[in-house]
Amino acid sequence: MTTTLPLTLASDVAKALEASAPVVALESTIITHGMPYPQNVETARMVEEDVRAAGATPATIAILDGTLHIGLEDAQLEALAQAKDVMKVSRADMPVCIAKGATGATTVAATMIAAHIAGIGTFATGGIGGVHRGASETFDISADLLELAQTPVTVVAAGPKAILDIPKTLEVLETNGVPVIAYGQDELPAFWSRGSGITAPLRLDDAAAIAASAKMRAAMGLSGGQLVANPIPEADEITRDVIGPVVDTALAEAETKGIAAKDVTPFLLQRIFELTEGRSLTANIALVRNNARLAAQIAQHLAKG
Ligand code: PSU
Ligand code: MN
Repeated sequence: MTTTLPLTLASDVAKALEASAPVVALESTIITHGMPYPQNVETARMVEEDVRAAGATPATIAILDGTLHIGLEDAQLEALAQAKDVMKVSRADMPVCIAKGATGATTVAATMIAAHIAGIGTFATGGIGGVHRGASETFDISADLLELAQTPVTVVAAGPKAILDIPKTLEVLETNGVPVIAYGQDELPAFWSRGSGITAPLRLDDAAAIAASAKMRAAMGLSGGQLVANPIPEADEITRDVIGPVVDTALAEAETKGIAAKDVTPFLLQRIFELTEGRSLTANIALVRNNARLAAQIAQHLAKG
């Protein structure tokens, strides 16, 4: 018997794809491992609404009991947001999770794979994984970077998280031929902050130009996606001088406690949330919503063919 992928498309997503209407993929690790309950599910709902209000159909992606879901019903979203022990699924884990019938939240890498399978070319998230500080010792480099190199999806994020080694992250992306496009400014944004002190390799100022670049990649037969770095709205940003020392404290704690591999990013986000008394979460919510709106515009231009 041949193996087929258990795949369920939400009805509105199926309809939109059928009509070649704009669809924006959304990830689920940010729900299960990136934010506390109930803000995680509230944010997921708001982000879906933001995509709809901006003229596209949202498709939140997750693996539920071994089925890959493209678009979740509200009850499924709620259950996932409350569930304990959900797998954090990247490229390496995805087939194992599905084959054994488990439930898993998709990272940026796994969400890109799922989006591509479904025929969705645009994806909004908070921040991507990257090269961790101390990577020369730990070799901790997120699979998100290599996914961007091979899977043709435009990912809208607020830049690499400030917990990472940003210059090394840019080097790995450049080596792998991934365009890193700052939206509307020269400087690469760094998640909670609009600035990183580093000039982005590329800059584009409108959604149409970003979509045109994706189409040109396809026309040239180049594999891989694009990373759009969309700065957090000014009103919500935590400037570098404020978040920098907090990040350093959280990183030092992670090291003392021996936190490693997949646990590093969730641990740091949770500690930074505690150390900023929730301000990092407020910023995180604002930046994801902002990314969802831009992604919806890009999806509309991509849908124009
Ligand atoms: N963006 C957020 N919060 C998150 C993430 C992104 O605002 O929790 C998740 C994404 O799923 C991303 C993952 O793929 O963090 C990176 O994990 P790692 O560093 O272990 O590759
Ligand atoms: Mn890692």
